[in-house]
Amino acid sequence: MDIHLLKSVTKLFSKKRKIILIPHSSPDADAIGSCLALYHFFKSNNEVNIISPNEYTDILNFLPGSRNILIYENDKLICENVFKKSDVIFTLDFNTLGRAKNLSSLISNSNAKTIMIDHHENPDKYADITISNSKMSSTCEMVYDFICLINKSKIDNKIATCIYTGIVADTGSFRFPSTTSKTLKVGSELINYGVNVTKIFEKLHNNFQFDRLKLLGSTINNFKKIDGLPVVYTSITDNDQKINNFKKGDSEGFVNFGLSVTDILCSVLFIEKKDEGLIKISFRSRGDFKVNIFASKYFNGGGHKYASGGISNLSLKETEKKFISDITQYINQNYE
Ligand SMILES: [Mn+2]
Repeated sequence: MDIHLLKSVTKLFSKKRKIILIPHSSPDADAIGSCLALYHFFKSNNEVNIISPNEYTDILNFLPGSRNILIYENDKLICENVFKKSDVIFTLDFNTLGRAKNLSSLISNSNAKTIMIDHHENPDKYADITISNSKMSSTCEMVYDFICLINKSKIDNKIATCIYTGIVADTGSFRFPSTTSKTLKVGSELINYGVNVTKIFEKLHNNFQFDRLKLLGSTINNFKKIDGLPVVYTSITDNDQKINNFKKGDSEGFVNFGLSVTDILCSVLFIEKKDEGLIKISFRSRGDFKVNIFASKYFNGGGHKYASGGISNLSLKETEKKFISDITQYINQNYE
């Protein structure tokens, strides 16, 4: 953050504020961790609310303060009243208002000062204050820097736990390319606040229902390799979800298994969303393969260089067919 920005932020919080913290829709650990860290940071001197556009995985319920998160989808009136009174809105872990789904118009129509903290590429200019850096491992790492600049002495075990969880989740436990020496240094400093590293790992990775293990099995079994290309893909049908009592977050991380195969540079997961009438797509890649460009060009999506999302309005079968033809064309055009 430059001096000018820091001055305006410091000035903004020199008096008591009514703050709303907003993660992207279907928030992950980085988005929820960022919100909760700032919640604990601000709540002693301000009125603070967290409003999520929709539900998130109950795996994150171990994070301190998560009980206080309002879900717009479930409590519209209460949330809209909070918006009316707020004077500062943080948008966390997203770069375009559309990612706040049903909250986007409430944010854009609000008179409150908006502050974006985010690490996705090419942020939209919707916020009054934009703190964006796509080189950062996670929004949580940026929230740590933000808090350090304003008042580092307020960091406690709760704040450290929320930030550490987001960093660990977004970096795949400090192993994705976005992990820098500074990311590790932040992790190391957080451990000094008594963060329970093992407990967080257990809560994030060894905390699932048996149904999810069966779903993982069928998803891995469904993987197909495209002949002659370093690409694998798999899918989860509506029926797979019914059989295995699918809950939000259950398929998190499944797509990464495709990249465990030697020389595979791109792995893709299609999830049939019958109720929304669309196919949700997760893209993962490594090496030279920038999957965000492909996702935005062919599947109305985007995200990070190695981790992106997209959607398709075709059927699952047609989506897979289109994908095979698109990715063949894309690789022939851009790679040898
Ligand atoms: Mn993130």
